Amino acid sequence: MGQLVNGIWDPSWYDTKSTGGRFERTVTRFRNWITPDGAPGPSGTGGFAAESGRYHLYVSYACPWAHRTLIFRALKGLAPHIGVSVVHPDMLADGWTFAGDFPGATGDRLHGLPFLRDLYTRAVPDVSGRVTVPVLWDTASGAIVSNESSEIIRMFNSAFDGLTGNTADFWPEPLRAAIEAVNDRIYPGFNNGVYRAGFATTQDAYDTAVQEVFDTLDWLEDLLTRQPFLAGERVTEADWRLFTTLVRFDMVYHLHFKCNRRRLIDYPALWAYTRQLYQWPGVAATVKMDHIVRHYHYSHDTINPNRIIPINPVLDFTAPHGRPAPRG
Ligand SMILES: N[C@@H](CCC(=O)N[C@@H](CS)C(=O)NCC(=O)O)C(=O)O
Repeated sequence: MGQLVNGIWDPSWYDTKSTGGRFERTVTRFRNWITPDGAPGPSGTGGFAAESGRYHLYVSYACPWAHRTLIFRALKGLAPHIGVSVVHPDMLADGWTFAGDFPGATGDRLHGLPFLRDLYTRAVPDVSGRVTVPVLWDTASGAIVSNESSEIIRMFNSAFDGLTGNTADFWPEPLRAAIEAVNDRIYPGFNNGVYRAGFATTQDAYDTAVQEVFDTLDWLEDLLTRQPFLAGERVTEADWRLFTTLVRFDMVYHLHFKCNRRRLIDYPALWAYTRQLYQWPGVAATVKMDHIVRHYHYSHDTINPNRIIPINPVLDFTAPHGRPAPRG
């Protein structure tokens, strides 16, 4: 993987030398918001009104951040309104590509571009920074609305409700403080924690990160033994953000990122909760384990230089979960 520097592709791997072996995720660049009437959102500029067929989502099925946006697209009935292009799972010297030789990789459905980086430079020719998924693209202005998944899911949660009539709310006002509190713990300790463990290039950086991963899992196991969902009785954004890391845990993070003190299936509440979310209407179809397994093991050649794809356990996400039915 590499990055763009003033519009030119630099194919270097993450630099962890300047950060004592620690992996530090860079800040996302495009932060505009789709709103019902095109008024500006909490950041960026306005002009992105919710309209059917206007926006397009670029994802990798492997990526946990992009996965959140696919889940919200499904839960909020947005599939007829927002198209999707899926990159190839192999992310090598050219970064994410639109090669079509993997089942489910669609190519760039809008422009037929070869590489995701070409989409970034199409929007901003001299752009600098990492070329990441997800990308929410505006076909009307040829701009990137956002490449920040945590914000794309909040747009999807409500901006199109007038169009879809789907008012399911995963960011309900009374629970916002509780949701933010769990997000603030789960993002560094778990969602990004597994990456900090996996991409660490010193023992110290790894030790710190992996300890946080399992401290977070212990805390979550206890919480989900006492209550159905992270913010209480209702499923919220916080649960979907957690789910995309949980569903990858035993298949990739356990081995590939060396998060191997325990497996997900060793935590009874968390494992049942993961199955419950997997079985939620519309969600299973967003989980593409072939892309997930292939991407991590094949793309990260600093971790797995021979690109051997491991045999992996067989997990039954469809087994009965036995957890209480959701409210609200
Ligand atoms: N803050 C972004 C992070 C997205 C992200 O890091 N995506 C990864 C894939 S899982 C990526 O595209 N990485 C390519 C790179 O860093 O060069 C979000 O949540 O949307």
